[in-house]
This record gives sequence, structure tokens and C-alpha cells, in this order.
Amino acid sequence: NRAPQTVTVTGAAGNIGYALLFRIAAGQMLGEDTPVRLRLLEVPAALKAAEGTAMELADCAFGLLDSVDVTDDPAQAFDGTHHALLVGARPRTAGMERGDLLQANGGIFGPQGRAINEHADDAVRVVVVGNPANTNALIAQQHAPDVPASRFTALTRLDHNRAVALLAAKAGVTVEDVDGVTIWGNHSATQFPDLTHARVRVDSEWKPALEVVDSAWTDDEFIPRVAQRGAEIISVRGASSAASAASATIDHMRDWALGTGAGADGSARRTSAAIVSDGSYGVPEGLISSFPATSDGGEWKIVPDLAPDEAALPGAGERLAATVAELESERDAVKELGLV
Ligand code: NAX
Repeated sequence: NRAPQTVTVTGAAGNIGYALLFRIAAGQMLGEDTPVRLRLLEVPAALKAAEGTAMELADCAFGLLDSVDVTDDPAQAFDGTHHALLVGARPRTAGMERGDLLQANGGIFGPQGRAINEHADDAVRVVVVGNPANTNALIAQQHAPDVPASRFTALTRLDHNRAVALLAAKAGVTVEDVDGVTIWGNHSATQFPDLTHARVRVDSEWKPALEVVDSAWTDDEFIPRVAQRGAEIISVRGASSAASAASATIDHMRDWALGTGAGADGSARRTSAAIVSDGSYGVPEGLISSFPATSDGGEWKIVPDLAPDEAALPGAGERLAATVAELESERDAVKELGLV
């Protein structure tokens, strides 16, 4: 066995937390040779529920579970942490304006960023799940000047997985037969699930996705359905996505820490992750935006030469510009509020 790794989960008593913790403790995130120390961060009102989850974790007798600590103190929760999964956030409630939502979340992600800056391991990896995820990640990152910005990411892997599953279902193939889907931009309704460089394997032959499904289906059904899938789940299930969000979070952290590896045809397998822009694809430097990405087990890397193909899907460039414009306007709003 390797040395134990510390994993901090915020919002540990929530729905996603409950779907996430047992899989981490079972070795599904960091591998079956890596013991984990879990730190559960909650607000005081939910500490008791988090203690209950900790009791159940003990009752699973996971061989890899070194310890579980429950706390409402970010300094303690992030002390020496290697993996910070920021799930807890302030949800939007009726009558709340965007500014109110950003303000409330600034009050959570600013202090958590500072605590990560002061207490986390130097090689910490952070993923923000709590919405608005990209901008919450930006706020946390801006409060952690001593941590490389590339260590702060936001989750768009759920959108990516939804897009892969929907394309596979439409093409009548398995998810293993789909490759090269990209989610661009913000984890919000403006996101751009892009098929212009995706491929689908039909009868053992890889074909451009847009030759297998047409651009009308892509425009009218695929893109809105992926972007609105969260709302669709709520309307059918009566509760928001939890197990699928947890599964995507595990995928994101596992790929980051262990590498994305090779795809079905041996070439680098790429996925989507919201990571700090280096200016690629016209996304202003410093924004935390979803890109086509690979990981070598060290850092996420933006894959070059995959600009949305206008010829394959007219309007693709506009869609990328629109979601990036929304990220810029969220960044400007949190700047105006003094949150970054
Ligand atoms: P829940 O409301 O079930 O759980 C959230 C938990 O966070 C609560 O237990 C709450 O006490 C805790 N919390 C609040 N403030 C905290 C703080 N300052 N420190 C520690 N804990 C705190 O929500 P859940 O369904 O688990 O969803 C969590 C977040 O994920 C929400 O913001 C949700 O919008 C977001 N999602 C993001 C997704 C993504 O793909 N990026 C998809 C799923 C989900 O909608």
C-alpha cells in the first residue's frame, strides 16, 4: 500500500456527499492501493448528520479507510489535505438575485480558499462542485495566492458524461464507442456540449459524430437536453442529481491524480474539465472554464487544435463565445462585489 492521502469533502452531510464518501473510502477515486483519511466539513447545524455518515463509514469496515474526522472548522478540515472536494454551497432560493447568490457563496468559498492556502498540502488538488461552480472556484482560487492557480478546478465532468451517454444512446452504440466530446465554458445553461470533433464507432469503424447524428438533432435536441439535464432530473426524480454528480466528481479527481490514459483506439483519451484558462481558444486568461482536457497524472492540460468547427455545426463559434461571455460577466460581478 502507498502512503495515506487526505481527502476533504465539504457539504459532507448533503446528498452528493452521501453518494461520494463511500466510493472514496472504497478506493474508487485514488485506487485500491491508496489508503484515505477523510475529513468531513459541514456547517454546525449539519454536524450531527455528518457524524451519522461517519458512523456508517466505520460500519463498512473499508480496508482502505484510515480515519474519518468531522468538523465545522475549515482550518482543521483542510489541514495537510491532498484532495479538496468543495461540494457544500448556498443554493439559490426563491426571490434571490444573482448578486445575492454570488455574495452568499463568496462568504463560503473566500474563507475556504484562504484555509486551503494556509493549511493544505503543497500539492493540493481542488474541485468545486457547489454552484455556481466555475465562479465559486475562481473565488476560492483568488483567496489562495500561494497555491498554483492550476490546482483549482470546477466540475463539468457530469455534463461531459451526460453528453457521452446521450450521444451513445442516439447512435445506438455503447459509451465506449464514443470519443472526443467536449463541454465548453460554464457549468450552466449556456454551456456548449460540442460534437464537432467527436467520433462514434459504428461496426468497428470510427466516424465523425456529425455524420452519424445530424446537426439538426445536435442543435435542437442534444445541446439543450445536456444543458437542461439537471432540471430534467429534478422534474422526474423529485430531487437533484446526486449519485451521478458524485460519480462525475470521482471521475474528475481520479483522472487528474492517476491520468486520463489511452482511449479506445490507443490515442490519448480526453475529457472535459473546468480549469484555469491560459488564454487558449480566446477564453480570457485566469477564467475557470471548461475545456477539452487530458491529465498525465500530474496536471490537467488543455488539448490544442480543437476549436469548434463552424463548417460541421454552423453557430458553434457563437456558442463558445456566449458561454465564455457569461463567465466573464460572473467574474465582473464578483469583482464589483469585492469577492475577488
Ligand atoms: P445539499 O443541499 O443536499 O447539500 C449541501 C450541503 O452543504 C448541506 O449539508 C449544507 O449544510 C452544506 N454546506 C453549506 N454551506 C457549507 C459550508 N460553508 N461548509 C461546509 N458545508 C456547507 O446539496 P447537494 O445536492 O449535495 O448539492 C451540493 C452542490 O452541488 C449544490 O450547490 C448543487 O447545486 C451542486 N451541483 C453541482 C453539479 C455540477 O455538476 N457541478 C451537479 C449536481 C449539483 O447540482
